[in-house]
Amino acid sequence: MAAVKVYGMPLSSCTARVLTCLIEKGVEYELVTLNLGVGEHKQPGFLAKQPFGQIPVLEDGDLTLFESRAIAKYVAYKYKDQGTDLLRHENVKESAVVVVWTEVESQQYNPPISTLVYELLIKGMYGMTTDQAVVDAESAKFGKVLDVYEARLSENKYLAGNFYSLADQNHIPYTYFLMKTPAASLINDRPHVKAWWENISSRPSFQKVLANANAA
Ligand code: GSH
Repeated sequence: MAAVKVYGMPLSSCTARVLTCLIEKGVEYELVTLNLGVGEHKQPGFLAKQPFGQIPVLEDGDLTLFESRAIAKYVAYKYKDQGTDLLRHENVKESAVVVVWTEVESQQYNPPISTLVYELLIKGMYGMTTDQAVVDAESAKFGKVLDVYEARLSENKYLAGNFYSLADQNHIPYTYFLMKTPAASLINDRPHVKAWWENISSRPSFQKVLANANAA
């Protein structure tokens, strides 16, 4: 049995962020799939692990963690000597720039993209109606963020420099879902962002997350 256990759903964006990181680092894990439809994440047993009742959770021995970005950072740090070096831990300047762009993902990129995915994809799955005013406002915000990315990626192959890092990787799950919506044009209309997206999403780690989810 794998030492690391992840509680989540194979294709939920935050679970996929953690699984992509584990695979990229070559860490064996066991995925315990929760059924959110029947509220398994709100049961006392799970709330004892995650007091906000959200997935994912990672257990590693006696350590229990939640918040997908914090989990991914822990995995990248604990296993820094195997797999892809996602933190550039041997270079203080490079690792600082990785932190900057992981923060940019969380503070600038995630708010508009997660709202767009909710409006354009998730609501439809639950029979709710897209609010076009919200889509228009968030598309405008996201477009401005992507203009900064376009400039950055015209000078560097990846966000933190000319190396793949946790900063790039954390973007993958939500962007994957956005690309299934009409808002994909926001990515496709920016050539450097589009090339970056095609590059990072084709990595074997994320492709394996998708294949495992389809097989589940
Ligand atoms: N910031 C958290 C993280 O990155 O782990 C967000 C976790 C989150 O929103 N999880 C969603 C969830 O559990 C699934 S992607 N939703 C059910 C709920 O909030 O009740």
